[in-house]
Amino acid sequence: MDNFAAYQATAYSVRDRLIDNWNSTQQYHSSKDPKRVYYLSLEFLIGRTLDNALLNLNVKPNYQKALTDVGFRLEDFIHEEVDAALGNGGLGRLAACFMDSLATLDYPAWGYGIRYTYGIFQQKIVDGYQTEYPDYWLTFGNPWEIERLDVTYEVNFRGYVEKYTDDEGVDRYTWEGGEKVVAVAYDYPIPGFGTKNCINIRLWSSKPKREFDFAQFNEGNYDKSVEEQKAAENITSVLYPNDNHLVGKVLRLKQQFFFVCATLQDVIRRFKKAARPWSEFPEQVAIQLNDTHPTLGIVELQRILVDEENLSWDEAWDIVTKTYSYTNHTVLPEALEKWSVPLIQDLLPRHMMIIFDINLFFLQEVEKKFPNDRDKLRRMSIIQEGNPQYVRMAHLAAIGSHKVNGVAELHSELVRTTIFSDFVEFYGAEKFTNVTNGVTPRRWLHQANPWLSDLITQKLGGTQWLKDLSQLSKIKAYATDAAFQKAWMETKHKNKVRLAEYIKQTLGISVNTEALFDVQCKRLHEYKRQFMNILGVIHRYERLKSLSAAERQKIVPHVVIFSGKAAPGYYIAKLIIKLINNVAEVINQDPEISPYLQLIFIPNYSVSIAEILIPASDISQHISTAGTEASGTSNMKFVLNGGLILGTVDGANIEIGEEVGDENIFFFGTLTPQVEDIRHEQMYRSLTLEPRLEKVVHSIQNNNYGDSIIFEPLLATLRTDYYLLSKDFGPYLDSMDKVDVAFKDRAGWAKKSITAAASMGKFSSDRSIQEYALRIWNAKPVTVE
Ligand code: F55
Repeated sequence: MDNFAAYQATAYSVRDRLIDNWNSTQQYHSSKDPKRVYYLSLEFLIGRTLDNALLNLNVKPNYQKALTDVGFRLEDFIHEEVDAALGNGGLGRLAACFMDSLATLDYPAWGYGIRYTYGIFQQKIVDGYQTEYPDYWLTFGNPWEIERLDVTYEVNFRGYVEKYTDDEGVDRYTWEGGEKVVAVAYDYPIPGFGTKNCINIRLWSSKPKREFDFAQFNEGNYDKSVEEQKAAENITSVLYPNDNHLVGKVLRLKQQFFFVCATLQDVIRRFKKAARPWSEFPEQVAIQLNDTHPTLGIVELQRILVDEENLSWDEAWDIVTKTYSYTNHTVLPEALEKWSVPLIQDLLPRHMMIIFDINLFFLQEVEKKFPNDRDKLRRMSIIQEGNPQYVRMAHLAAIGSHKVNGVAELHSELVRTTIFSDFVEFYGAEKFTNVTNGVTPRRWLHQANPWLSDLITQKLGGTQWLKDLSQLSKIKAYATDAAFQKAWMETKHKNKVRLAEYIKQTLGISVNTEALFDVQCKRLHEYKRQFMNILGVIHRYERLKSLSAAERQKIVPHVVIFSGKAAPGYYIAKLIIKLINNVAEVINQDPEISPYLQLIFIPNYSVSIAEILIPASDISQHISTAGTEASGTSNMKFVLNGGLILGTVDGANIEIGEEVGDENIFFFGTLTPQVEDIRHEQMYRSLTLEPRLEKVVHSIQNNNYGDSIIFEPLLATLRTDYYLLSKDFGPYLDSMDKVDVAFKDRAGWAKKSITAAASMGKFSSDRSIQEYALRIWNAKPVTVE
């Protein structure tokens, strides 16, 4: 039996255990019929399941023993599993962490999403450039899903709307005709840690209503006979690979409606099992929208209640708004979803009518409260005027929900004061709240970093801390204990060796595991400023070159690691990847400098690579222009694993700083309130670059890192410098120098690392989920017996 067969055999055995717990959970929930929480997300970035399931079910030692008895080692084949990569980045991974917490905290919750046939593309680096390959992750079947051919719903597109008058003389509408496809459910059991509760992520796959058009086939139209079938299957074939940038493609809108339509039918079927009046729907059902992507669910529920269940508009709207709540993940204008009115009209004619009505009634209320303010009406309207008109999904989501939340304190404040300021005035501030993100300590510490997890468990005398992360603070008492510091830093070193082995295997480069590991891994985006980081690396390289051999000895050696994907159509982001790889080529082949500086780009960043990368870092960079990164969640994972942050005063960095203390985080850069002023200033005078930056740019232009002509468009971004690289470059370099000074003091560093990690209790996704349950969903845990 080869490793893959061993993996499959083990996976199918674990799957059986999952299904047992999952069945008892569903049965128990059916009998108690508590309020359910539904987390609607176009993305679930789960990663691998085997190790996580073994740990959460608490059967890993048993399996290890059983496998040893038959001559196998789990470590040898656990990496055979392919990632479930049905997400872009932070938003999709947050959904996955939330499912782990919902299960662990015993909530009767469901995740709903799409079972993409192709997940996020695979990235290869060819000649320094990103190239994309399809992620067909289902080649060898998938032990972690249960196909539910018994759970299917029809989804309709296009067609026409018919008007009639009901018995009471009220105008009513029906949506008729159209193109019908079928949604088939695939269930993914999600086990809680240390509980029997095992919840479900239900992902929909599209298939044709008729497998095959025989009429066409018999007439010899072979192509036509499969056309309809292909079109139906296309809906769920591929995840759109854009993060924080919208592309208004029809297929994407189809995905969104397909998914919410099937989901609502499923939710309503469950609600109708008990004979309750519709007015009790919001007491039984809470629906959380993960960004605006599932916002059509608001319109679809209104349509079902009014058109199919014959409720009055107002009764229906009251139910809808009490049911939904919406999480905003960005204030960047280019990321806010807008769909053109003609597009929606064509695909979903009845929904477009309902959106216009929602808008009309809403604007009437605004007009009542703020009479004669035309500009306010224009700003607040769901419809952006123009040719064509657009539907602003964030407005629709906010109007159709009872709560809107941002994902970190600063971000929620920006949500209140920028994109939704008029809405705060209209609804009052209570509707707009904050729930700071979190990450699951089960995957991101216990699973990814077993050495550190064991050390903590030893010190705390048990694993209770994994269900109550605030208990980590007890570790602070040992922050200056020499023996504990030694054990702590030994785990870090082991993780650096593990990463070095991975780098050796994949890239053939041997890195110095005694060096400071400096990591920036995240989606490539101008606002995240990987460009500033690589410019800083060039500066460091050229400074090292100018030093004598003796002087170099005094410098802290760095291994700088980048990883991350660029959206395939994002030209500038792809150029940044090319620049990183060109610079790596120069530095790594310079034997004078390699002992002091190495530069690695790890291809195809994924959840599984993050699990190796994060535990190995000494410093990680979270250096977005202030006010642009809503939260960040990898920042939390790094600190939880004993890494320190070099970061800007942005997103959740700020709250991490509050918890760990100023001496345990390296902050630099412009603050949010100054960003706009500086942009304004920069517009009115031609920008002179920070001198050290200027030098680096010249060096690139002198072809020191390959033919500079290809980098012209990238360098040109520094002329307007929207993301303030030049402004922040000096403070960034200075801050990096402070890191080096701190790193030289080994005991001092260990103290920082321990204290920071021990301060991370707040950033468990368990805390986030408890806040949602209490302040937004009004949902209670149910202990499965
Ligand atoms: C994906 C698709 C579209 Cl159309 C738009 C955005 C995305 C996406 O991936 N967004 C995303 O990942 N946002 C991130 O969400 C995280 C979780 O809240 C935040 O931590 C992070 O700051 C934010 O950028």
